[in-house]
Amino acid sequence: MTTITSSPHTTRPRRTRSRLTTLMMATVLGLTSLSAAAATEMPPIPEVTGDVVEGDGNDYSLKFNIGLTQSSAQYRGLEYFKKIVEQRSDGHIQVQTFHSAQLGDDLQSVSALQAGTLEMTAPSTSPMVSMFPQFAVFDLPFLFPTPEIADKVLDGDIGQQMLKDASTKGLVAIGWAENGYRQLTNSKLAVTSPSDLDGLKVRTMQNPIHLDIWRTLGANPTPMSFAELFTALEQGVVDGQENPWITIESSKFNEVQHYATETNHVYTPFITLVSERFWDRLPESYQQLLREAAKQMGDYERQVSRTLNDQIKQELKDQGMQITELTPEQIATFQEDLAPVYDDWRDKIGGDLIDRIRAESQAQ
Ligand code: KDG
Repeated sequence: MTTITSSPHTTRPRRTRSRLTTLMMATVLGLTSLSAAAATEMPPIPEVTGDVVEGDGNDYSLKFNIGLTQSSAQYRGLEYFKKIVEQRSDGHIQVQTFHSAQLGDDLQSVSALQAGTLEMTAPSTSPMVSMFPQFAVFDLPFLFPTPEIADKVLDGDIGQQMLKDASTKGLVAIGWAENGYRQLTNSKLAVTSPSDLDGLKVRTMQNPIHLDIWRTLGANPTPMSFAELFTALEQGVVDGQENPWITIESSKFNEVQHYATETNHVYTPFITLVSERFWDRLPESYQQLLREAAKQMGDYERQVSRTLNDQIKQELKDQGMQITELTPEQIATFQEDLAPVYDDWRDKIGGDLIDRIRAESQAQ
């Protein structure tokens, strides 16, 4: 019997080395694909355009808090906003950015702006419908068939008038950004028609139309703050939820939800808000700077959200999520079943506003 030398360089170690190498390579490969999947390639943050703005010689610091995570398109937008404001104020305005509801969820952040304890936030319009009923138009199902129509409405007379109307109650509304088209996910079954939703416990935003939508489809909806959603899904308090693909991935909902259905049932915007108490302390030149920065942030954030939408859907599939893409006939079934929601809310929201937005679709 040949004695096996203990030399690391003899065969056994090599064989061991090769198995070890294979193992390590597999691990590295696994990790890279994981890290590649985890760290979605975000479009680069643009250079700052525009001159340095003269202020009043005072320094200002502002805290900007959002509910979504650090790997969301929204937070990417905030990083661009910070870059613009700090550069164009020549450092006289310092921006601290917070994510994952570190300083409170949407409604808590809005209250903090009104109290003057927080300077900026950008909630979804949906939780704010009790404060600004006209925002409910964004919660009507299938009203914005394409992102281009959403842009025409947000950047057009309708959206700009809404910003003016929402600049009250201690708030100053200075811009729009994009949460996006919402998709249904759940842990129970592949949903292809409303009949599959029977009794499914679906979390919705704190919004009466979203509750109406899922009740009308036969599900059992529960309103809940976004900050509590992951734990509620993980513990099975609710079976499902609905959010854009980028939020599903950036909030890791796919780790606790196996099924998804591409419903695109509602388009949700973010509205950029400033505390009136802070706003009134700023010189006009800096107020104008924040408006310009909010516009550039919103445009860039929409670009990020749209650039990544399909890529992230594919990544979620690669990570094992079972995604159902509905046929036009199946989507039509959802649209038909949700027609009563328009009857319920037309008068409350204002038929004229709904018709003007529909006209934008026809004009397209
Ligand atoms: O802060 C995150 C929110 O804006 C939240 O509304 C996101 O779409 C959302 C949801 O489902 O709550």
